[in-house]
This record gives sequence, C-alpha cells and structure tokens, in this order.
Amino acid sequence: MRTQVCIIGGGPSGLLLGQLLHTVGVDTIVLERQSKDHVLSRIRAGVLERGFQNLMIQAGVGDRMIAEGIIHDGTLLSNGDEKLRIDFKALTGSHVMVYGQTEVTHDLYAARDNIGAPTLHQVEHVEIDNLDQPQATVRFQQNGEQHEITCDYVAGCDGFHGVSRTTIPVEKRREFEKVYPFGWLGILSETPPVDHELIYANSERGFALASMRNPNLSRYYIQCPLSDDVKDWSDDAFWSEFKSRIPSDAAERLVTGPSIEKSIAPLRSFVCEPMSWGRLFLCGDAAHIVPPTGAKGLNTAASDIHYLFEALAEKYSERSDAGLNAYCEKALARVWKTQRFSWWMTNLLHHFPDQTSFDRRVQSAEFAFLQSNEDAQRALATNYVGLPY
Ligand code: RFL
Ligand code: PHB
Repeated sequence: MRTQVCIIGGGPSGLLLGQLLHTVGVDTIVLERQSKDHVLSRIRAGVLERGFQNLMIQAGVGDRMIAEGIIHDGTLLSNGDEKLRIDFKALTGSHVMVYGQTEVTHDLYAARDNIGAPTLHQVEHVEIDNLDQPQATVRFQQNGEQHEITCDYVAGCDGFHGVSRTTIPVEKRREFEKVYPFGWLGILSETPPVDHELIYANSERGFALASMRNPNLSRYYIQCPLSDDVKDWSDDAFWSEFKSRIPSDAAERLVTGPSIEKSIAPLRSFVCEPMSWGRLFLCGDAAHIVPPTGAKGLNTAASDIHYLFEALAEKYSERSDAGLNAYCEKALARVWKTQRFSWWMTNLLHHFPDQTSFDRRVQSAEFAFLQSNEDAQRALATNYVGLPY
C-alpha cells in the first residue's frame, strides 16, 4: 500500500488531520488499534475552544456541531460558598462551546466514511521505519496478516499509550512529567445540568466539576484518591460527595439520577520533546498530556493538527519544507503555555494530600485576588477560551 500521509491513531487528532488534508487533495490512510465502536464509546472531553470549532468548519464537518453545540459565555468558579463568574465574552470577546468529544469523533468518522478514505481498524504491532529515508515505511498486522505502507510522512496521533513517540530514539527524546496524587471520578447521568454554565468548585472536601453534554445529560466529576476503585463508589455515595463540594445553592437544586457511565481518570502533566523526528510528526496526546482542569487536552491536540496541516499543505502545494521544519518549535511553544495554565488551574482548585493550612490559605488568597482583579480574570479567561494559534 502507498499513501502520502500515514496517520497512526483514529482518535480526534488523526481523524481531524485526515479531513483537513482531504480538503487540499492529500491522501491519507488511518491505522487504528481499536474497533470503531470502541473509539466512539469513549466519554472524554466536553469543551471546545473557538480554534477547534473553526478547524471543524474548515474541515467541512462543522454542521452538526454548530446546530447542537452549546455556546458558553462564561464559567463559575467557587471556593466554599465564595463564587466568581468568569465572563469570557466581556473579558475576551470570545466563548467556548460544549460539544462532546464523542460527538466530534462521530462526525469525523461519518465524514471520513463519506469520502471513502481508508481507515484500518484493529491493527496490531505497528512499526514505523525509514524515517530518515526519502519514503517512510509503516508495518502492521491486521487479522493475523502482515501489511506494509510506504508514505511521505507519518503523523503520530496514537495517544499517550501509542507507539509513535517511542520511535524517536530514547537518547534523542526528553520527557517532562508531573503525576498528581489524585484522580477524577466522573459520572454521566441523564439529568438536567445543575447550572447553565460549568461550575469548577474547590471546597474543604476537595474539587468538583459540574459539566454537561446537552440539556438532559450531565457530566459531573469529583477529585478522589488514586487508590479508590470505581466499583466502591455507589451512585448515592457520588451524589452525596458531589453535593457537599459545590456551592450550597447549586446543591439544593441538583437533580440526581442513575449514572450511565462511571470511571476514574488519573491526572498527569506530560510533554515529549522533540515532537518531530525525520518524517514523523507527533500530535495530541501522543506528545503531551494535561490534567483536565483547564479543558485543554483535546484543544491542544487541535492546535498541533492546525500547525501540521498548514505545514503539509505548504509542502504539497509549494514544495517548501519551511513549515515542516518549524512544526516542532511552533507546536511546543503553545503546548507549554497550555501546560502552565492547566497546572495552575489544578493547583488553584484541588486539595493536595500534603497541603498545609498555609497552602490552603494561599489558595484562598489566590481566589480572593481573582475575585478582586479584572486583569487576573482576563488572564484566566484568555487562556480558557484558547490562546491564538
Ligand atoms: P486519543 O483520543 O487517545 O486517540 C488516540 C487513538 O490512537 C489509537 N492507538 C493506536 N492506533 C494504532 N496503533 C497503535 N499502536 C495505537 N495506540 C493507540 C487509540 O486507540 C486511539 O483511538 O488521542 P488524540 O486523538 O490525540 O486526542 C486527545 C484527546 O482524546 C484528549 O486530549 C482529551 O480527551 C483530554 N480531555 C479533555 N480535553 C479537552 O480539550 N477538553 C476537555 O474538556 C477534556 N476533558 C479529557 C477530559 C480527558 C479525560 N480523560 C478520560 C483522560 C476529561 C477526561 C475525563
Ligand atoms: C467535561 O465536560 O468532560 C469537562 C469539562 C471541563 C473540563 C474537563 C472535562 O475542564
């Protein structure tokens, strides 16, 4: 098999890149380890920056998102019963959109099927080779048979547990990591969201987040110890803990119901440098992970895709390597800014097991400063709605 760009990973990064390249006539093959149903059943991100929304439109897959996505002009932060609304619209003139990653992936798969571009599922033992040669090679197995693809470029969009990153020789790779001493227990429930905007709550009992997918589907999270097992969390236990952490007026109007999904995700900050190696370009979770507090994971994946798409389009239309040579530096500059913001939001809003009474007072002082200072609010809002590409 032969293609111009071989994309490893059929998650949102890989699929979005495939659609964008299609608009400029560049052909791709997507290799995905899981079945399509498995990929579409994953419940993950919920908040899209304006840049992400624009990329979906540019890729020709924005119609359902525009029709069904919910525009959010602000979000509420709380510290105990102290509240602060961050008004994105007034502070930045911009907004975010609530439209689930599951829906994004669904729309991207439908569009890919529509153009008849090849997506090979349940591939195993992917190996990337010849990255320093005029053509790269990708070998893999499917249904027990060995296959090989030759291509101009490889896009490593295979997430944190993928193989692309480890193709960069270990002595040439630097990894920066911070593992947080807690996770997020999340549930999805067919109940009306407790508020029309998201609530990020810090409380004496730890962090909670009230989010949503649509007017009758709520997504709620609480910070929990990493040692917790999701099987030990009954719905009742979740609701009671969640209620104790959000502001009391919200707790009073909270509608509870059975959970239809419940899982625990660990929190981690991670960056791999470089993000390119010969003909290989890493994008999204394959190269970096953020704790979900700032809603930046999927959005930072999208900015990588934007830089890589522009560089590949330039290469194929103008025969220039300038964009590809600059990819790593451009992508990393924005990646580190979103790392800083996600780390800062995580520190502002969570309880750390080794936190002293001094640390807690500093957290409250930071919250009070935000409440009293519009410039600080604008800095938060500017990062939350998304830094420019
Ligand atoms: P993905 O989604 O992990 O997709 C990678 C794909 O590659 C496949 N794969 C392989 N394929 C072939 N060969 C191999 N060897 C392979 N190894 C892996 C995998 O099966 C998979 O299909 O990475 P991608 O595309 O870079 O997308 C990244 C996003 O999924 C991620 O950043 C976000 O979900 C993070 N995230 C959030 N991001 C936001 O921007 N806003 C949010 O509100 C937000 N909330 C969240 C989140 C992540 C969460 N979890 C579960 C970690 C909330 C949570 C709880
Ligand atoms: C979500 O709706 O899943 C969500 C929203 C905001 C975040 C993280 C997750 O910061």
